[in-house]
This record gives sequence, structure tokens and C-alpha cells, in this order.
Amino acid sequence: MNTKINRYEFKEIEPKWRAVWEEENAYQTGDDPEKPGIYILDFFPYPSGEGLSVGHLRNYVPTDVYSRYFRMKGYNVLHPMGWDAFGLPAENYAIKHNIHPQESTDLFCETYKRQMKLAECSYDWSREINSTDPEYYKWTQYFFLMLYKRGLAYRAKGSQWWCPECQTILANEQVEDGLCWRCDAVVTKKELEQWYFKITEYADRLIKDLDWVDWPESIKQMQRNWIGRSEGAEVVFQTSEVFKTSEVSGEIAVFTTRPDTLFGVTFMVLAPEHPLVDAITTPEQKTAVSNYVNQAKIKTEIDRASSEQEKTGVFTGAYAIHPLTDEKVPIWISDYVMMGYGTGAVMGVPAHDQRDFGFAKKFDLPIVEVISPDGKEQGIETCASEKGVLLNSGDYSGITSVDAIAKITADLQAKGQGEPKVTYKLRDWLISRQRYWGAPIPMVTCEQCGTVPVPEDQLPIRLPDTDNFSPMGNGRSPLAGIEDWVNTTCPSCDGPAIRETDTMDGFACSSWYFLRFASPHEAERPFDPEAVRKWLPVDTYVGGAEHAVLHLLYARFWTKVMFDAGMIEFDEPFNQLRNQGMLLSAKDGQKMSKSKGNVVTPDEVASEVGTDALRLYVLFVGPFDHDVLWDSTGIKGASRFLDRLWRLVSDSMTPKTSGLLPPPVDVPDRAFEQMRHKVIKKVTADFENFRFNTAVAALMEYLNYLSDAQTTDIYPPQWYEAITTFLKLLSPICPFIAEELWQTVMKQPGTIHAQPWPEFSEALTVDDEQLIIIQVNGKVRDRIIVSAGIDEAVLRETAVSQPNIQKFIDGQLVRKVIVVPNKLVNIVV
Ligand code: ANZ
Ligand code: ZN
Repeated sequence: MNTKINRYEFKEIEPKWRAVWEEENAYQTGDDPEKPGIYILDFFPYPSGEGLSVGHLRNYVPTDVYSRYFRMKGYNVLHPMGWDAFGLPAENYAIKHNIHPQESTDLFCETYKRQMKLAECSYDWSREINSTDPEYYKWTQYFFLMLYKRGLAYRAKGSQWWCPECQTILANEQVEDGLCWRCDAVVTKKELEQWYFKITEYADRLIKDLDWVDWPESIKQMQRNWIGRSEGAEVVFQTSEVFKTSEVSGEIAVFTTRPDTLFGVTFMVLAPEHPLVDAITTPEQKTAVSNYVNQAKIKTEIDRASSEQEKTGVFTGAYAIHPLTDEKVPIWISDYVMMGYGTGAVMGVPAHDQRDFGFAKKFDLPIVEVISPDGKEQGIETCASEKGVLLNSGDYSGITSVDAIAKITADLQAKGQGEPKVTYKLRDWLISRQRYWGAPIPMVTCEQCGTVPVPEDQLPIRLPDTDNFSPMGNGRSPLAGIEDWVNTTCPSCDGPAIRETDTMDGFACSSWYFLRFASPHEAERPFDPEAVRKWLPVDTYVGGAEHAVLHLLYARFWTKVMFDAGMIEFDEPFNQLRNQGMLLSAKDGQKMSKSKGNVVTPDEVASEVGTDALRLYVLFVGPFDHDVLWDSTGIKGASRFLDRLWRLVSDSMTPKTSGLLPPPVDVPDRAFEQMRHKVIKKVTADFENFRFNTAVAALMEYLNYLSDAQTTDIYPPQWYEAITTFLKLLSPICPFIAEELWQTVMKQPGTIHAQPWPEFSEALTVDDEQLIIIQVNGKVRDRIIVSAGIDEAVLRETAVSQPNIQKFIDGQLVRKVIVVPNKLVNIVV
């Protein structure tokens, strides 16, 4: 007796294949010299205590499908995974639960790995790396030294963002709307001596090379805006004689993008922190000015920059001299001018600059129109910031803004009162963190020699073991409290020296990890140049858009530095970038997080419906790059699809009436074959273009089509080819059911995952003919191929006159012929 299983029994089938693939090392990186290589990489995950939610799988499952697809296409595929595991969450968790951060980190990594394996992501685990491994951070320190030697790492004192919760300094990129990116605490400013990387030196190249990488335009634009390149001029204003002393030059430089508006200047504004403020303020204004400066200190930069806020400010009592008209211009102080941008001073042109306009209105300062569309006076109701033709501008009146910008800049330059200038919003990357759980900065300070780099052969500088990794509370790293670690000898004079006690920003670790995967066990060098030449740059890089101006900018910077140092032969690390959309909880439309209690874990879904259905649904839930809701009821549809597929394939192997397989009919069924080619074409193009949801939809339709074709006992000749094609197309998405049906049910030799990807013929994908089913009294008796646009009357005739059909009509009276266009003809006798 044949006991037929009517559904896909994932509970037995999935563990079985899991074990086989593990045993066979199925996901080992290919090294066949005949094959081309492709490097498909996910963003370096930061394992948190929450583990993975199904949302993370919107990153990992698509890249996995993509990797499996390329393996079948005959590529050597590098698809590795590792852990960006230094950083605050592990440390905070460790402090709270009183365990060592290494322990909590290991725990989190283990959970992530288990869940990724549960989802059967085909990573080559033999290449796993971990940024907290001394064998890894040794090289992070090595790159720090490389930057230092190239003059790209320096120490400076400055007022920087400080998170009072995390008790550490943060880089500008890590402050969003005045809040800490990790804990959402309101950040303040703190004055500390810090290490910086000179990313600003690469600003132009970081903008320029965005032009040719295949990245989403939105990410490119975010990077361009963040770098914020502005072309303009520096204009130097003299102050009146009175203020020139031996310390003060009496000059105030401003940065402007609009030198053409110079004749419209009616005041100047300095940032409250501007170094000249004290010197130029007149005795009568001293009190007012110092009150204002103190107030400004407590405001956040966001509030200061906001155009909504009513302008505030105070007059210094001093005047500057207009470089072209020699008129006296009052000098004010206002917090809408930032010390960190340009020169920290602006020339006020209220007629044509929005913020200056608000300021002039508030303090009743004159507004002089100097630009209009046609050079004629229009009157200034609101600020007019467009370029145009100059008026009220002496000899320059009547020329265009564009010409005036060049001419005025040149004339100022000739007088020594200005020059062309490019300014960036980008600041140097601040990398010191006053925390324990990071890579120590490999520098020491010696009384004799000053700041000395640790020689490379003494790396790694290991994190000392301690039980006390809580912040000191005084703005210093916990490492500062470990005296026998701090005290060391100077590598250059052997005298007493002390170590740098801050650790590196975790983004340093992730700025080069993609190189490490090429030769993860290399002991003598950060990477084997030969392996890097073979695999890099990364072909396809996939992760969340939230890293637009963080990791994705930093990694580009390091890559360019390594290129300049001659270590690598490319200067962009990621050729193609794709960002997945977020998966929001259907409960509340919010991003999944433990604190909101709306997390759906892969574990719960997989235990209920299996990994294949989970993967299928993750892809089908919406377009790859869209934010979509996780609707748990939809997952049932994925299960049903797999059950139907199971029945379709196993039924074709167990004929209903006899032990024999149904005999193929002789006529090659073109329409049936055409369908197969069309589906191959569609799924192939969809995979290549990250349209996984429509690939799934195409397979669902194809399953319907095949099920319809199967309702009779007449199997078309290409039936088995159709179902093996189906399984191959599905195998990157649902690796388990495809393998089971392929090997066990269809008794095909070898794993389906090593089969060549199905090919299609372009000609066969064009709809020129179609398959028509012919029924007699509702029973299928034949199929014919007709041209696609066939006339209905002709189709009727053709159907009735088929010899096969004539047999069934058998001389009876044809009472009715029903035509369902493009599908079937039913002959009623
Ligand atoms: C005069 C002027 C006239 C300006 C005009 C604009 C329009 P972006 O494009 O963002 O680079 N500015 C310069 N330094 C500043 C600072 N430290 N804080 C606040 N504002 C500052 O902006 C450049 C413009 O921002 C500069 O050009 C300057 O105002 C202002 F019709 O100068 B402009
Ligand atoms: Zn924080």
C-alpha cells in the first residue's frame, strides 16, 4: 500500500538536510580557477542582546538567495559573516548583569549565528571573524598607525558632543537631532583632548567618486549633503583702528557663497564663541555681550541652526569697514552663526539671505536690495535668495550674479582682501571613546618624547582584563584606572610613559572588515594582497540605509587611504549597494524592538511553519527596498504554497491509475514549453535585480499553471522538465523542499543546489502561439497549438476538426461550441 504524504513535512525534512549540508561543508567558498568570482556581503552586524527578528532576515535572506543563485550560475561565491562586536550595548549589558563584556558579546554572537543557521543562510562559517578578537583588532590598531604615519590621525583639544548616559564623546555622525544615536539621551558639549581621523582631507574624492558607484541615489545624496561642499569666497573685513593690538590683527574673515551680494552687506555677525568677540566689544557693551555669550552656551546646535527660532543677538559696539565701499558696518553677535563652519563669522546680507533677513527685521537693520531678476529695483518684501542681475552695486551693477561672483572675488584678491574658497560641512572623524569595550588606541605619551606610536611588532595592545569596566564618571575611560596597564615604557627612549586610555570608535573596526574576509586567518598581515585582488572590491553590498553617513562614509575613506598607501588596487570598497526596507510590526506599524514588545523572531515562525516557508514569506512580504508590515496571517499562504508544490510533484511520481508513469503524448507542446522559458526568464531577471517578491509571485503563478495542466491524466512531454525547472528556480528561496523533492521524490542524482541554473531561449519567451485545451462534454480530450491572435470562428472549426476530437464526437450532433479565449474550447454533443 502506498501511503502518500499530502504535505511538506518540514519537521522531518529540514533537520535532515541541515545535517547533510553541514557535514558536506556545502557553503564553503568556491575556489575553482575556471569559474568567475563574486563577493556578496551583508553589513557587519552588531550583535545585540535582543537577537534577530524576522526584520533582520529582510537583509540576510535576499543576499542568501542571491548567493545561491550565483553558485548555480557557475560562480565561486564569497558570502561570509562576522561580528562587529565592540561597543556600548555589550558593555552596558555586561555592567547591568555583572558579567564581562567578552562573555555577553560571545553570547550575543552565538545567538545571531544560531538564528542565521536556522534561516539556512549559506555563509561560509570557516571565514567567521569577530572584531573583538585580538587577532582582528591587532590590525585595526595597525591601520590606526598607518593613518597616523600618513598624517591622517591627530590629537586635538576641542569641545565635542558628550553623551551623559553613555559617558563618552561621540562623533558628529553619531548625534541625530541632538540625541545620542545609541541611547537617545540629549547630548551636551565637553572639552576633552581627543583623537581624530582627517576624513576632511578626502572630502572632494568622497564626493566625486559617488558619481560612478552603483548605489541608491538617496544614499549618495545623503553623503553629498553630509560632506556639504560649498564653493564661494573668503572675504576679509578690516575693523576700525581701535581694535588692532599686538594680539588682534583687526581683521575679520567671513565665508560666503555669494560674493555677488557684497554691496548688500549692512552688518556683520560673529558666532558667540568667535575668538575676536572679547577684543572688539566696546566697554559699554561688555555686560550685554558676556550675558549673551553665556546664554548661547547652553543652547543646542540644532536649536541654533533652526530657521524657525526667533533671532537673538547683541551689538558689540564695534564696526568693520566694507572692503569695497569703505562704509562702516556694525558688528553683532548671534548664535545663528556657528563657530564650527566657515570662519565663524558672516557678512549680513538681509535682502538675500533668509537668516540675515530675520535678524535685520528683529533689530531694525537696513535692508539693501542688490540682486533682482532684471537688475531693476523690485522692493524687498521677503528675502530673495535667487541669483540674478546686480543693482546698487557701484561699477558691478548690471552684470549677472555668476559673472559678479568671479569678478568681485578676483578684485578682492587683488587687494589682499579675499580669495576663492571651498568649505565643507564635514568635520574630522572623532574616534576616541572613553569606554572599556573597544580596541585600545596604540599610542603612548612619554615625558621625553611626547606622543609616540606603539611599534607595529608590539601589536596587539590587548585590552587588559578587569572587573571594573564601568565608566569612571569623570570623563575618563575605565582603562585609566588600571595602573599597571597604563604605566609602560616609551618605545623610543625606554623611559616611563603612559598609554592612551581611550578606545577606538567601533566604526574603525568596520572600516576594513570586508578586506579581512578575503583571507580571514592571515597572521602576518591584515590581509593577503593576492586574495584581496581576487575578491575585492565587494560586488554586492546589502544592509540598512541608516548607515548612510556613518559606516558607508568611513569605509570609503579608509579604502581610499589604503589605496593611496599602495596596499590595494581600488579606491571604492563597494561597487553595488542595495538597501532593504524595514519590516514593521503589523501590531503598531513600528520598527520591531524588544522594548515595544512587538518583535517576531525567526525562531517562533520557523518552529511553526519551517524555514522554507519563513524564507519564502520574508521575500514575498513586499518589494525588497520598501518598508512593509509583517502580517503573521500571510505566512499561512507560504505554507499552503509549499504543500501544493509537494502534492504536485509527488503526485506526478505516483500515477493515479497504474504503476506506470503517464505516457508522453507525441506532439511537442509549444505553449507549455513556452511557459517554462518565460518563468525562467522572469525569475532570473528578478533575482538579478533584487525583485524577490515578484520572483516568488511568478513561481506561484507557475505552480497554478502546472496544477491546472495536471488535472488530467495526459501529461505533456515536457512535464518532468517543467517540474525540475520549477524546483531549480525555487531552490535558492526554499532550499529544503527543493532538495527533498529533487533527490528523494524525483530520485535525481546529486544535490539540486549544485545544478546549473536553467537557461531559457529568448525566442520561446515571445507569445506567438498558445495552447488551447479541447474538451468534449467538459472532459479534456486534446490540446492544440494555435497562433495567438486566432479568430474565434477559425478556432471553433480547428477544434472540432481535430482527428482525436472527431473520435470522441463519433458522428453525434454538435450542439454547442463554447470558447474561453486563450484557454479552451468545449464541444457539447
Ligand atoms: C552672504 C550671503 C548672502 C550668504 C546671500 C548667503 C546668501 P552653505 O551654502 O551652507 O555653505 N554662513 C557662513 N558661515 C556661517 C556660519 N559659520 N554659521 C552660519 N552661517 C554661515 O552656506 C553658506 C552661507 O552661510 C554663507 O554665504 C553665509 O551667508 C552663511 F545672499 O554670505 B552667505
Ligand atoms: Zn548615549
